[in-house]
Amino acid sequence: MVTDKMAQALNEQINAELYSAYLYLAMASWAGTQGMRGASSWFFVQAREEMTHVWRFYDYISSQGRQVILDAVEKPPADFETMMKAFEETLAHEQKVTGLINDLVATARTENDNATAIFLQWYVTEQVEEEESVGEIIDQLKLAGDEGGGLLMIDRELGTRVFSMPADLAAGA
Ligand code: OFO
Repeated sequence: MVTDKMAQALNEQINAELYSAYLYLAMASWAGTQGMRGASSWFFVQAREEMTHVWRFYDYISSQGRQVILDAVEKPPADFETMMKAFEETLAHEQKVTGLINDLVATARTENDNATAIFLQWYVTEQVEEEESVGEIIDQLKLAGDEGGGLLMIDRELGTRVFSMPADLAAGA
């Protein structure tokens, strides 16, 4: 069973993951209103993935005999100005989340909680992948341009991303 301190930290991360889903839902809708259907779809897939991050923490906290305590979720912005700015904000947000995951790992170590440290490794790997994929999109926007034909080409590419439910979560659904 996790300590009180660890349980509280894990619960706080659920709030951060819910905010991530909120932020990407806001970006998805904003991108849709800009005519960027591919980007809108990409952010929507991203929001759905964030919900799987919530469920993973939910399942783990529950498996430890702890209650999931939900808190109010901060309101996300509604206007992201340009596609480049939206993806830069996405990268900055993911870097912040990486810091939060690292803090959780540090807490697991100080609490001598090996099980939680192992559980968190999935998120450590996931954050590397997320930062890398968003960084690649920013590089493409820099190369092809944040407007006109270049942007439309990237938008089409972004629209090919599909959501797939992780098998372990689908099995528990
Ligand atoms: Fe974007 O990885 Fe969760 O928050």
